[in-house]
Parts: sequence; C-alpha cells; structure tokens
Amino acid sequence: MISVFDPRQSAHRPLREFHNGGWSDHAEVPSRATTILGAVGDAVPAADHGLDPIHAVHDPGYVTFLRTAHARWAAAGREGDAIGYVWPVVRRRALTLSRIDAELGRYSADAVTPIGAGTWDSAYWAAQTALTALDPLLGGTARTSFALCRPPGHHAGADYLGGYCYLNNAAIAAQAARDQGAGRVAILDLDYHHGNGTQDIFWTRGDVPFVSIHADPAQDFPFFWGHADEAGEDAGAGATRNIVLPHGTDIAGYRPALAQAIAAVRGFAPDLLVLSFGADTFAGDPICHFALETGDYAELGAIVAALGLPTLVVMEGGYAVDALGANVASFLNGF
Ligand code: Q9C
Ligand code: ZN
Repeated sequence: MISVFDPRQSAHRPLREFHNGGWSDHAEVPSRATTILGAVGDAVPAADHGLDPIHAVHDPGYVTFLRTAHARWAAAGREGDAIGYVWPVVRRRALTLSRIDAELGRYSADAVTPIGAGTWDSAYWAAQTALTALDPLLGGTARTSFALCRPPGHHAGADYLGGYCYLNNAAIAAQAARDQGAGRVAILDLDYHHGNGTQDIFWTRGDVPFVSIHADPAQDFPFFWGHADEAGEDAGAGATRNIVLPHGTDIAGYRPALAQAIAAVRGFAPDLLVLSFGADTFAGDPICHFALETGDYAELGAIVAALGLPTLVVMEGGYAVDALGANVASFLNGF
C-alpha cells in the first residue's frame, strides 16, 4: 500500500481548546501524525496540486479567510491562536463584515478549532496529501492508498471550519476524482464523530454518496448533524446514510452497523471509495466513547477491502496517541 505523508502538516500546533467551560490542552497534536508515520513505515511526500482542487470544494472567501486569519489576528494586537466568540445564528442576515472576530464567527462552527501561525500551511499540505494519494488510484497503478492527513478534514464544510478541521481532505479528493473522470465516488466515514462537513458538501448531489457510522449526535459532537433521518435532498435525496450507535459500542455492536454501511455503499455501485478513517472509536480514546480494540481494526479493514473497490484511505481523528500507530497499522494491514 502506498502511503503519503507531508512533514509541513506538523506546523499546525493548536495551543489549547475550550472544554467544559475552561481551557485544556488541545487533543489534535502534531505527534498524532508522526506516531502513525512510524507505524506505517515508508511514505512519499505530497506533490503540489495547487489551489484549484481546494476551490472546487471550498468557498474562495473562506479559503482567503483561512490563509490570512492568523496574520489579521496578530495585526489586531492579539496573542496566541485566533478563535471566535460570536456566531451568526441561522437566518441572520448575510452581512459582509471584515472585523476579524466577525469573520471568525462567520466561518467557524465551534470554538475548538483555533487558527495558529502554521494552520494554513498544514491544512494546505493535508489537502495535497489526499490529492497525491489519489493519483495512483486514478492512474491505475495502485488499488489502495493511505493519505496520512493532519489536521483532519471531515468536519470542515464548504465555508466553515470546525471539529479540529479546516479543509475537507476527503471531499477535496472525492471531487478531484470526479473531475478527473471517476463516475461515482462513494465516501464511507468510520470516524467516531459524524462527518458533518462532508455531508453538507455533497448533501444535494447523487454522484458522491456519503455513508457514515458514528456516535449518536444526540449524545456527542457535532450534535446538529448526523441524525439517522438525515438522508440528503434534491439530486442527493437518499444518497446520505447516517448510522448512529450508542456510547459503549464494541466490535459486536459495530459489526452489524458496518455490514449495513457496506451494503449501502455497494448499492450505490461506486467506481471509487474514499474512506474517512478515524481511530477515535478505540476503547482507550481520551475524548470518545466507543470500545474497539487494536485487533478489531484489522477486521474492519478486511471488511472494507472485500468491497473490491479502488480505495483512498484518508486519516481523520484518533486521540489515544500511544496506541494510534498500532490501531492505524492494524486497520491498513487488514486490507
Ligand atoms: N470539549 C475529529 O475527530 N470535541 N474531530 C469537542 C469539547 C470535538 C473531533 C469537545 C471533537 C472533534 C476529526
Ligand atoms: Zn472524530
């Protein structure tokens, strides 16, 4: 299996996050990626595919905001990471406001996704990592590849950041595959959290079906998306599937959900699969509440591989850093 990793992804070092009303150390640390790299062994660096494939998914105003927000924050005399504190509630007027705090509200879904001096560079190279890992699949020289992306992407929408995510790496790769001739590209999301950004991006489209298994959003982040009745609209009606599981789910509870998700993916008859993989379903994850064990990931990998589709595995969450390398290696070896 080809793996892609780019060291520029380590420039993003969020300092802290707002948690239960106070500050705690940020869970999405640079060592996540380096420990996975150590476990998978060889990886090639990302090739620069430029901004076009990013703009094919993300609003140009949002991309400019992301690129410049930290410099503007510093120019406003602020220290540390840029972070919003006021948000436009649904159905407020679409005002064009240039104050950094207003723009942070306009383009953010939450306050756990800070923008530091290195954030744009890392997010950019994470997107390039996904695009680089896609190339051999489109070229027919590989059946499976692994994009070791950091920061993760699946909570980022076309014009918003959130959930530790800035650019939606999986969506950018799926759209790039469509633009280069893949007929239908399915996205299967096995992160512990619902991939709300990916769902939003493809909500009205039938050409990129989205299937996700995640913790019930009535109980967990991102709360406002990912409920079982959300199925897509317009040309995308029926092309979104949300399978929700309770806290405490172990492999015995996960298996039937995965079988259902795999059947849904198969029903869409895709030409290519993008797999948003999070290892935050692990029993020892410090911020999540499922109970998969390291050995279980090999089973999940084998089940996904049995679809027989060209597959791009895109790294999403997973915060038990000490076990993260072993969990990801177990999943990839299952292929
Ligand atoms: N106390 C991914 O796994 N949790 N993102 C906020 C605040 C946010 C996780 C908890 C979790 C986001 C890619
Ligand atoms: Zn997650």
